[in-house]
Amino acid sequence: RDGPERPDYDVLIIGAGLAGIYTLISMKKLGLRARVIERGSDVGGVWFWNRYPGARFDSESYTYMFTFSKELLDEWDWKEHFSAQEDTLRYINFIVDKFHIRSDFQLETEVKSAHYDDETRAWTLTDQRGGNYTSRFLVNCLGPLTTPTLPSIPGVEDFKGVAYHTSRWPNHSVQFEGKRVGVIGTGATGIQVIQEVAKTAGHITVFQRTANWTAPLRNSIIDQEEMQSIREQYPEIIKKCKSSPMGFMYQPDPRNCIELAKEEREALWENHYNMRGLIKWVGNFKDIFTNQDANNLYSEWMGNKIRSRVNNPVIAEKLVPKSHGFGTRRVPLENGYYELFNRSNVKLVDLLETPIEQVTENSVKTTTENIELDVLIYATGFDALTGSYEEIDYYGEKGLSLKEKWKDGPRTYLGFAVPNFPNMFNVLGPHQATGNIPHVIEYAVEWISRFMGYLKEHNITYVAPDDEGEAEWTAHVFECTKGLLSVKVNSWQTGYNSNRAGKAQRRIIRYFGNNLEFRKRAEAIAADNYRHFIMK
Ligand code: NA7
Repeated sequence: RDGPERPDYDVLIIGAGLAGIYTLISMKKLGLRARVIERGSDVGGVWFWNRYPGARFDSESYTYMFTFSKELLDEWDWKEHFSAQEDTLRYINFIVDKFHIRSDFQLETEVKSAHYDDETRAWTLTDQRGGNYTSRFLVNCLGPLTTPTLPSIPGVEDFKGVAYHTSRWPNHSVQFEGKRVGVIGTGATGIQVIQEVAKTAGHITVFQRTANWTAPLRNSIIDQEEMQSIREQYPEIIKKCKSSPMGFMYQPDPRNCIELAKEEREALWENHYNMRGLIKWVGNFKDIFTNQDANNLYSEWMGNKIRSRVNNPVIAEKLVPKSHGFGTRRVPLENGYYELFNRSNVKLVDLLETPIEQVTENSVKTTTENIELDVLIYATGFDALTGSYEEIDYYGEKGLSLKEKWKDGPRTYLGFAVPNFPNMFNVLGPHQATGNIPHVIEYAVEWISRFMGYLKEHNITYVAPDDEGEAEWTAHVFECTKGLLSVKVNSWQTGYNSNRAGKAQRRIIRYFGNNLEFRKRAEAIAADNYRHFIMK
């Protein structure tokens, strides 16, 4: 069909994060003319935008990376067990240079709309300057946590001091010496930024609404010798990640903690507490995720750890989460977070007791006090998973709008594709497996690339899933939520966002099944001649 209307590209990719980069490498390997469009001024995605002080991995660096290239594994040295944002961004740039793809990115270009043309079977993307780009295929690599949300508090725009959302941090360094700093939000980001800013700030006020469970990170430097030893273990580490449900190198403990003697379960917890990383979460007993009594046991044990680290029992009690059990939200990791509240220049404001009424030009006013600030940091999270799709006007066959189609929640086939949105694939979009993100991306991109190879080989210029496939997959996504404690808790993972109209309610936007189940299903569909995909 490639006649006079031949589009500019075979594949356009939106987003220059890890997903976009690996998609580009894979499409070029297939011999396709591909280009990435990115609104940022450089590559890196989440690691480009989230340059706030203290930003780093919560997963071991040598597990949270690409594994598709042996050369990449051989040539890149990690500096810390949990890589800091600057190093991760350097790693991403290293990949871009190594695969000689820098010229394939079109930066500072924000896609505003994407229209599918029934006649030409091609997509037309329009950017913020009105520029158009056409392509046969479109791969959305928008990222699950892309669209920041400021708190819906009166006066947010009025503050005259220095104010940033953590994911819109400037390129220049921000000074905190002697400053009165306020941080709103105590998720993974808030906890990281608070610890780093506390190193130099004159005074910090932490505005906490929901206390979060957080546990020791235990980061340390990796020297040459240790890196060598880690590299020798790469085959084993990668195998572990690829065979664990969430893609990390830890398997959940198959025992139910509720059936064990107190000493036995607490021995494992104490051991985990002293270890690095997310093992406290992903390597825990399996019943803490499904059995409230089991979860209560662990939450009580973890709560006592917090109490043992905070001198003032009233403050300690505010820091122990009461609204949800451990591990039912994404668990942030910390390094001396609780001890900060023993310092005289760190103040905790419990917004459940004294909510913020207003932000003024130089302060945050709660129901009981007016707290003057020089710097205000919004660590208030994102409109997760679907937010980034809503920023672009997607129109599929016969002008069907994606916003309209997803107004009651996303519906997809495998999370990869959507009926009536032909020649469009999503990497890490709603209803797609998640967990250890680089591994999840590798699988998704490799599945899509294999399919693209098949489409190319068969000269197919139209591909879209059918409604039956969508119905089956959506039913499976909902089925996977059964029995999980986490689906009853408000968090970005359950699509809850108090700052977005209509989103202050839980929605099933992510896939709660695991990676092994996801891959099994995706493989079976591919093996069955891409069941439920219409191809012309
Ligand atoms: P999160 O985890 O969504 O955390 C956002 C935080 O901001 C959380 O503590 C919220 O309290 C708080 N928040 C949001 N809006 C408000 C308002 N209006 N008032 C007061 N407090 C508010 O985002 P993060 O950036 O920390 O982490 C996102 C993910 O990035 C993380 O899970 C990792 O996967 C990496 P709430 O809990 O809603 O009461």
